[in-house]
Parts: sequence; C-alpha cells; structure tokens
Amino acid sequence: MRNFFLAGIFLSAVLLLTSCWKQRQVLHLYCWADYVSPDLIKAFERQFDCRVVYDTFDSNEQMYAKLKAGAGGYDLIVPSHYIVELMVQDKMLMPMDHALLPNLKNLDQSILQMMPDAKCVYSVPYMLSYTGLGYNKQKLPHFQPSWNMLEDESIKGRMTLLDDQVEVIGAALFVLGQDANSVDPAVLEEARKLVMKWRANAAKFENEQYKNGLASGEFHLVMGYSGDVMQAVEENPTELDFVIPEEGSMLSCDVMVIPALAGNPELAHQFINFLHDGQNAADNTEYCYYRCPNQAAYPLLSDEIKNNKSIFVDEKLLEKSVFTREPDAAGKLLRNEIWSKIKAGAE
Ligand code: SPD
Repeated sequence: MRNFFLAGIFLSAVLLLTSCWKQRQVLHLYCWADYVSPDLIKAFERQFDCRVVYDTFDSNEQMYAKLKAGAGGYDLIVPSHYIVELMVQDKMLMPMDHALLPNLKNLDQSILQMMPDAKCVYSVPYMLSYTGLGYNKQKLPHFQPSWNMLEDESIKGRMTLLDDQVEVIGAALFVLGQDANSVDPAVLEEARKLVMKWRANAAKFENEQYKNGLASGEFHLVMGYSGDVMQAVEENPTELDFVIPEEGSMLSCDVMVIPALAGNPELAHQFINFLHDGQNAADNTEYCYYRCPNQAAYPLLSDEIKNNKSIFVDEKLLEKSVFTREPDAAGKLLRNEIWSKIKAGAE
C-alpha cells in the first residue's frame, strides 16, 4: 500500500515536471556547427526560461535549399551575408524590430559599413570569418603561406578542400591575381583549371569534419574557415597552425536572420540582443575563435584573442581580403556550372 502511495507521488511529480517543461518557450536555431558557446546557450535558457534547439547545416546552399523546399519551424538562422539578398527576394525573411534590439548600438561600425544590409533591416552581423589553410607543421616543414600549397604533391590524399564554391573559386582567383568575385567566363575557366590541379591532391570536398581530420593527423593540409581550424590548432599548437595565405582571402560575415514564418520571433530577437551584449559577444568570440563585430566586446577579450592574427587580421592582409559579393543571376549560373564541373571532375 505504502509503495503504491509513493509511486503515485512519483508519477504526479513526473507529470508536473513534464507539463512545466512543455510550457517553456522553444527557440529553434538553424546554424553552422560549433558556432555558439554552449555556456551562453544555457545562460540564455535560464534568463528567458526557454529551451534552444540547435539544428545545423554545413553550407549556405544546403540551408537555402532546405528552406526553399518548404522547411519551416526555425526561429533564427545564421547564413552568410551574401545570401541574405536572395532570401529577401524570396520573401523568406522577416524585418528586424530594432525596438527589441538595443544592443545593436554595440555593433562595430567599420564592419557594419561593409555589409550589404548595413542598416540591419533583415540581418544582424554575427561573426566574421576568413578562409585559409590549416596545416601540420611537422608533416609540412616546407609549408609556405600560399594557396599554391594546394598543388604540392607531398599532400596528395592528405588534403581537403572546402565544399564551398565561393571560397574555392575565390582562392583560385586570388592566385591568378583576379577579382575574387569575378564572373568573367574566361577568367573563371582559368580558375577552374587551377582548382582541377588542387582537386587531384584532395581527399575530399568537405566543410565540417576536416578540422577533426587535421587534429587526428589524417590530413596534413586543409582549406578551412578560420575559427574552425583555430579550434583544432588550440588543441595542439605544437603541431598545427593556421594562416591566411599571402595572396589574400575571402572575407564573409555570417549574420542572424529571422524567417518570415518563425513561430517565436520575439524570442529570436531576444537571442540576437543577448548575443550582442558586450560580455556575451566577448565570451562567444573566446569560444568560437571568430570575431564577433561588437565594439563593446573588444576590450573584454583576452590578450590571446586580441593578438590572434586569424581573428584580428593584420592591416596589410585585410587590405588584400575581398568581401564576398553575391553574383547576379547570369554570374551565379556560370559559377554553378563551373563548380559542378569541378565537383564531377569533368574537363
Ligand atoms: N563552424 C562555423 C563555420 C562558419 C563558417 N562561415 C562560413 C562562411 C562561408 N563563406
């Protein structure tokens, strides 16, 4: 009888907890992997009595195709800046309510001015990312900070390229001394030929697992996003390093956007505002190794981060870097064709 009574109490407690749990608001986040500090997510959940459900994509194309195919249910998405215009044209996004975003005052104006949506009508800058080379210093003692390393025979089968046409074609255009956003057919054909040489050395095109492959020693050279590679380098700075090649690199700013059909746009605004609190933006930069363009965060960063050249890039290299622009429809078609040929290994 006593056991029956205790079981009843236990069951009621479980039901009570379950109903409380169910009532908590949920923020459905669609984002690149390892891109928000888990501690910050927990702090947000506590402060706003909610749950964050974090779903990942590994390329803008994958994210866009999923949305285009009708995937709903997300409250906040983190694409790269150059795809926002297309998402706006497709009526996929909701305008930002600035009254809910007082921390926009913290944004770094010098970065904001480079953005196509500088007034944050539909997007709020999140993290700046460069593309560069991660490498194993012991395996590649002859390493040079140049994209030409991708052609080096010694890395055959031990190298990965990003599965990201903007970055790969852009890198080839840097080597050729051309505009990294070019849509000139003859120039792109030259870029294709160069990438085909790199492809012959590549184990795969890939956007997420390469950092683990670099850390484990499987890959000796990877083309990667700055912060992702730095996360691996920090685990093993004796053997690994990351550089932005001397020819220059594509610069992107990933941004936060709210889908037009978001179920909880208010919570999405609260999350954006929370991430742009100065201390939170600093903590997030320390976690991700990407620079959050938040002026209030900069003085709060550790010296290690302030002096990290993949986060606060040297002026000279910054001048050579090119902010990615979305090509017009014809240019996009041409670039897609070139990329499909590259991926298929077709001549
Ligand atoms: N794990 C986080 C990866 C962020 C990558 N940013 C992509 C920029 C694409 N141009």
